[in-house]
Amino acid sequence: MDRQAIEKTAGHLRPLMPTPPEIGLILGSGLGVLADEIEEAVRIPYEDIPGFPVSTVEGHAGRLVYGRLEGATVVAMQGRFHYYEGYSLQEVTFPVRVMKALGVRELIVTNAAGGINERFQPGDFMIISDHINLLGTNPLIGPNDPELGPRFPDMTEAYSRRLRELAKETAARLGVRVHEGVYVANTGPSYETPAEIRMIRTLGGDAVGMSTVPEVIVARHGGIEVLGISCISNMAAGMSDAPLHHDEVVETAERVKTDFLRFVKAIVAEMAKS
Ligand code: 6GU
Repeated sequence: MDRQAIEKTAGHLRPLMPTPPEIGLILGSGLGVLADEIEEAVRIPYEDIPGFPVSTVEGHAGRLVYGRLEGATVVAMQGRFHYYEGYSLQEVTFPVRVMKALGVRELIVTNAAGGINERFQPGDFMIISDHINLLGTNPLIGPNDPELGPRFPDMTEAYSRRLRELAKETAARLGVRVHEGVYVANTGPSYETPAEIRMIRTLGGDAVGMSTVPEVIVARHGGIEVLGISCISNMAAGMSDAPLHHDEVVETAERVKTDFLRFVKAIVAEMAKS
């Protein structure tokens, strides 16, 4: 990844951000409402950011929102870039590089995911404990710039134990139903077959989606501490009689919106204290 491109984009954004953002947020399908809660907001459409790709999928506003949330200075991606849209993983993860250059030290990554664990139900949240990368590629492939991070970054604690504990305590305090589990990334855009879901369950997956893993790999490469939260929007293929449809993903996100907002805002409030 080319440091000059990152610095060019960060240099464009810095004058728009009176104080450097400490916490980054990546908001998944139907979960972008959280960015509407940001105060003293500076909203920057991706198309106005030099070096940024442009978002294409419905339900994604496609802008960066900078401002204050629960006592923290944050920058949120309202809509993300997906590999299935045709972007390279370097493009998908470019905003994480920019966040790091702007000062972000902690990243909250959210997504809508299909439930694989039999104990899950649509509308539940899952704190991501770990991931399995089934994308068949990695955003760090290519020359490594040691200024950005190590050639062979450790992934032992990709998802911060400290932030996971903080999130679990917050969920308990708020009475929000959460699980902890392993997120599996597939490329999409087709959903999995029932046989693939059985395979992923055997492999140790609890939820499956089409995002998050590339951003987390790049965040960890850059030394950013990561918290991942999945919204279980539907059960995965073969687990119910219903065929899978993106509308259900968006509908569930809509239904759990208030809890999602309460939950993530309370986590940010705790992170701002520590
Ligand atoms: Cl079932 N699979 C994948 N790959 N992504 C999803 C999903 C399922 N449900 C929501 N997102």
